[in-house]
Amino acid sequence: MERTFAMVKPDGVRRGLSGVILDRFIRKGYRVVGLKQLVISRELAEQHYAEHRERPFFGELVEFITSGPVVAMALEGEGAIAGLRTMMGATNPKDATPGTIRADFATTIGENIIHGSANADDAARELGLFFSDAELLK
Ligand code: 3AN
Repeated sequence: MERTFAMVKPDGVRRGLSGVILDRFIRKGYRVVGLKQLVISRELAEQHYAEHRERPFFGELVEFITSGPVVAMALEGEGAIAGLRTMMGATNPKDATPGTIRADFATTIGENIIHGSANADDAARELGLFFSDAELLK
């Protein structure tokens, strides 16, 4: 069993899509072990996106992710880390395969509606940034 972290970004929350996205994960068979809507602080955004600090779009990324509420999710299931990435689709919605979340709900790379942990190390780190142990189901 794996646990992974996913987040509906402010564009998705503003557009009222948190529910349909969560529904896809539930239908797939993942168990929702943590769920909350919050506005990310600048500090948390910079920690979350630390690997992108040197990228030219870092400032834009932090501005965007702190621009409104996000919905943070902790999901559990067999192969959940890679499985969720497959359901999200390519980073650039223009390249994403139809049927994936980014292909179906987004048009631009800067506002690509969802984040999901890329690997086991990121999943553990990101779950720890967004959820305390007490907030997660056993
Ligand atoms: P993913 O979210 O698919 O793991 P990353 O980790 O390469 O993709 O990028 C993190 C976030 O940074 C993306 N979700 C996207 O919103 C943003 N991003 C990536 N590349 C660009 C870019 N060239 N211009 C603007 N934003 C970008």
